[in-house]
Amino acid sequence: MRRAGQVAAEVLLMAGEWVVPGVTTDSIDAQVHDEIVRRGAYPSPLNYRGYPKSVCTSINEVICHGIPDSRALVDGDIVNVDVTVYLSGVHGDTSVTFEVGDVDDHSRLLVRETRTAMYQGIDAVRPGAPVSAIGKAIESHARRHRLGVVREFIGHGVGTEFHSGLQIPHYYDRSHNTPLETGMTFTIEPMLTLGAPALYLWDDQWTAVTADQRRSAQFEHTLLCVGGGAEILTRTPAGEGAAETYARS
Ligand code: EYF
Ligand code: CO
Repeated sequence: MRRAGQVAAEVLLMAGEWVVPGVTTDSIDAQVHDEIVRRGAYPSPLNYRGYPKSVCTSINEVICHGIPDSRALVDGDIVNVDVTVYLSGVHGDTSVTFEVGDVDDHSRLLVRETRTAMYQGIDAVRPGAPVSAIGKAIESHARRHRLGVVREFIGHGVGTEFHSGLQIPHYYDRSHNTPLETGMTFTIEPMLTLGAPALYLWDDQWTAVTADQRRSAQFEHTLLCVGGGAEILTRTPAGEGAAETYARS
């Protein structure tokens, strides 16, 4: 799991360099695919439940599962790149929302506070704490910044399966009272919105977008629950949050 997480993080870090105005999400998909395969891994999303590409690229009002296509990124966009790799029988899953060139103040706040909300959730991980402690921390941070929390898509157990049975809501739900245990591996991947978190799916049945067309951002890490809290398995080799803070014009 550490090696799979490392590969996913390395490829995501590279993707941050390809996110510039004029680049199509199809070309990001092709490069992500090549870099994953070059490392002896397989892009987990490809053909997963029929998904047609190797990566998800979700732009502006797209909440998640955006399918790469011929649309070129433009100055002012925000784009989430969600990379999952399958290596030696296990998956590593991570995503970052990148800013493309010069982004408006509201979007910058959305991106910054979504990243912080993810870390608040990670900080809530400790053996014995209920799963609901994660969503409680994330939702309370989002509320403080008047951001919406998407409820339809949640964090998940990850390991030999891309999505195992464990569910990690990003909102508070006291019925999710399963205690976290050392050795558990799962993602935390909050999707926060500038407006209401209500969504619908495009006709492609994959792309989830905000109903009010306002922007959404997402960050994701794969975690291992350990004695002291959470070990981040998808941390980049360059150190704390290198991919997450990466933005260029
Ligand atoms: C409506 C899929 C998409 N599911 C989850 C399949 O965990 C993920 N990212 O962090 C994740 C990535 C992908 C994914 C890529 C494709 N799918 C299944 C069901 C519904 C759906 O979209
Ligand atoms: Co995930």
